Amino acid sequence: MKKALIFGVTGQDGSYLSRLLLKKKYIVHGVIRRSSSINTRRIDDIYQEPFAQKKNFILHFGDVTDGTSVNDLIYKINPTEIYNLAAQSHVAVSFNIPEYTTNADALGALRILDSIVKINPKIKYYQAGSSEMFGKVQTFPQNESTPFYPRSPYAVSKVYAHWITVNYRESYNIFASNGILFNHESPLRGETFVTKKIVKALCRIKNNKQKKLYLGNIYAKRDWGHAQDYVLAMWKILQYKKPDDWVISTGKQYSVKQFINLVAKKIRLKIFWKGKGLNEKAYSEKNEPIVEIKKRYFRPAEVDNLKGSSQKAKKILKWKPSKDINDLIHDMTEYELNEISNEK
Ligand code: NAP
Ligand code: G4F
Repeated sequence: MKKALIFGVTGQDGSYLSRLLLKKKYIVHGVIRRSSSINTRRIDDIYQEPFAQKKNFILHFGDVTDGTSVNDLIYKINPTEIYNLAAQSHVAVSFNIPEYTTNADALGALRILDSIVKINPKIKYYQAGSSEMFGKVQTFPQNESTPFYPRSPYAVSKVYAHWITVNYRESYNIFASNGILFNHESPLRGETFVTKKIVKALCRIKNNKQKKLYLGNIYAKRDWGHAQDYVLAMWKILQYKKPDDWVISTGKQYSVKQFINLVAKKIRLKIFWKGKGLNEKAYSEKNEPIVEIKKRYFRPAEVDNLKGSSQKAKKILKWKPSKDINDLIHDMTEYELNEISNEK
């Protein structure tokens, strides 16, 4: 029976990946951080699933900034596969807490890799890399050969984690792979990422629960996929016969503004745009401004334009996304509208 150890189990991807692996009959060990408020919201309902029990979904306290806990967990569990999803994953916040972000996102990967080499070099390792590493993009679309040009402390840390994974693979002959995943979203996405922020706010505005949504740069373009598809890619990456680096993306790109328009259309909220720059606003049918631009949501350095090419994963791993942007918006709006109706 395969044993997986997931660092970052309480996050969006950790939740979907746990469900996937449990369905595949893995024993799943997840690492949670001590927190003064409950941080297991995304995984609590896993125990209600027919495929999950206390004995095959096991949680442990730990932290990737604490080498002793990382080493201890890997030694005690001795898993078949480790998925390192743990990160301070908010790009804007990484400008506020660059040192912590580097400790968790860069050195966290090093701590796990080093424990693998010392404890059991047969353990397979997945590193959660990011399209943010391409940053100020050098080729279009971006694939495994595109040079990195990171634009935030978060992205610089992920570049370190990428290369230390390659270095440990080449130096110690371990099975360590990098996924370079483009943005992926879901109903479980963190509330301060732009898609969730937009979907939640527009659904609440539609139901008279909120008046306005404030955003930053609405002209940034992203390649948005569905987290459920992307965790399948993570698993496939570790099942391939050799360790390698893989771009995972949809190959389609939308601006934040286009995303707003698609969500508004989906929930039948009529909006129209007027103005330019910081004065650009979206208005409701009643001519009330409902989306406004605020300088505080702009980043010191922006990533303007991401679009991936995952031809390699398609050809070799036989992975391709099953859900497009409309399916994603369907899932996210359904979830949010349901949350609102439960409030009533
Ligand atoms: P997320 O929702 O922010 O989840 C991050 C997880 O890491 C949470 O479980 C968090 O715990 C945990 N964590 C944070 N700091 C930690 C620490 N010091 N020690 C142990 N655990 C820690 O992120 P996600 O969207 O699921 O993404 C998963 C991974 O993929 C991240 O590494 C992210 O950077 C990367 N990634 C994400 C995307 C995307 O579009 N979603 C794209 C490319 C790469 P708490 O719940 O306690 O905060
Ligand atoms: O949703 P975002 O915060 O995601 P971002 O920065 O692309 O990062 C996410 O995807 C990466 C993969 O490429 C992951 F590695 C990373 O962990 C994270 O999951 O912002 C998307 C875009 C940005 O250009 C941002 O400037 O939306 C723009 N934006 C405009 N207004 C906003 C806002 N972003 C946020 N979070 N909040 C705003 O109000």
